[in-house]
Amino acid sequence: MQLEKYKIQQHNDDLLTGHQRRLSFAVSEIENAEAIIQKLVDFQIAIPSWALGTGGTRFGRFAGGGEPRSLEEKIEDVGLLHALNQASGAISLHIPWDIPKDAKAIKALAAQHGLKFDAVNSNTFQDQADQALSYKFGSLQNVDKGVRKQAIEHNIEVIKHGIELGSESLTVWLSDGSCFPGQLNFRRAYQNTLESLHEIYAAMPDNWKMFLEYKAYEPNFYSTTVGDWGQSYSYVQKLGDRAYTLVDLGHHLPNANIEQIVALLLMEEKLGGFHFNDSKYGDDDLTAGAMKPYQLFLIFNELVDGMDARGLNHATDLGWMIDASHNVKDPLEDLLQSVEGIMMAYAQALSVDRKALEEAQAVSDVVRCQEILQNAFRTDVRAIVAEARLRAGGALNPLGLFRHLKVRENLIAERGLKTVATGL
Ligand code: RM4
Ligand code: MN
Ligand code: MN
Repeated sequence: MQLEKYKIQQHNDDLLTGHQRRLSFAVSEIENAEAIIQKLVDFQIAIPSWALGTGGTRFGRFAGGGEPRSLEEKIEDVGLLHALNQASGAISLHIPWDIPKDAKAIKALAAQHGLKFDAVNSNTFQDQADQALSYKFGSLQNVDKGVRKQAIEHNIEVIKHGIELGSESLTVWLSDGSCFPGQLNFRRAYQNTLESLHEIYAAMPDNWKMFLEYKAYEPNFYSTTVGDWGQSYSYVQKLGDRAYTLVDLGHHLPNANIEQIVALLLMEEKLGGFHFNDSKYGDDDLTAGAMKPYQLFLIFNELVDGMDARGLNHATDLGWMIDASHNVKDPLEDLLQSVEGIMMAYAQALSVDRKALEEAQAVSDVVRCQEILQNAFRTDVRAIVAEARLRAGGALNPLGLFRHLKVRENLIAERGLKTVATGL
């Protein structure tokens, strides 16, 4: 389905008067509104190729209809999102769920939609039909050298696909670990993993980065070999300058102080990328900002503060991606909501009065510190976010337009009701 520019234009014209009223109020409330809008225009959040179909749980999956049946259709879906919000300008592929058979054609199609290829993701947490050896007892950590070799070669294959598409980073998430005490020698598992990662790192082109994602538990329930940020940090520090830790918001033990983790990783120059989602209990992969918007704001507050302290470019120096997908929402609507939630948290963090906060911190005025942060969080930035979208050529109300144009109904008519996208 194509989303013609004039339809977006018409939608924006209809909403313009109300938008301008809200915008002028927001601008009067927020001192640096203009600078924030500019930063928002530049900020892009990659969409993972596996989030475009309805996610399942281990109990079942309820496909929603009109799901993309191929990589081409996934790119079209991300193209639709990007046309609506002008903030989803990249796609992140999971190999082998989405192997680009004709890289040139795929790249050209993506370019038509204004999309780039973000990090490529390897998958050694599932066995594939044509695979010689099993990952049942881990991949890069495996006691069997043959299994490790197979997993290393898979990662190198993924890098090759990425090079063809113009990606510049590899995300490694391992489900490696153990389910029962005694099953694994922790030190050996670590050493095997490190050695394997070294080989993968060495196969990356010089301009590439490696992101090593950690996760506390699941699918292994006793130990995970890259289980937390400290463990990831310990690997990436040994691997080299272009190896970084990746933070997935859902991968911590309950109540972890993620904003502090982010602040310190940034300070240590080892924060590479982000997977946004939200959760109540574990790796729930719910819509970003749906459950704990204040936490998301606090995380962005540290990101902005830490990136500015090092003079980083917010839009390009870290990898930003959504990693969420679930059972009960239209995946495209869900992604529009996630992007909006992220943009709002970012805008609020940009509006924090940093000078005042520093002054209040310097005299340990705890009450004032809280006031400053909560004032930013409680300021309505929706019109500012909408204005950034408008200036970039997107829709004032992407979700409203998505429904008004009956995008899902159109996709079902095009693709059928019983389509199932590759992914989890
Ligand atoms: C994992 C992790 C990875 C993602 C897979 C599908 O829990 O978040 O980033 O690639 O799920
Ligand atoms: Mn993730
Ligand atoms: Mn996850």
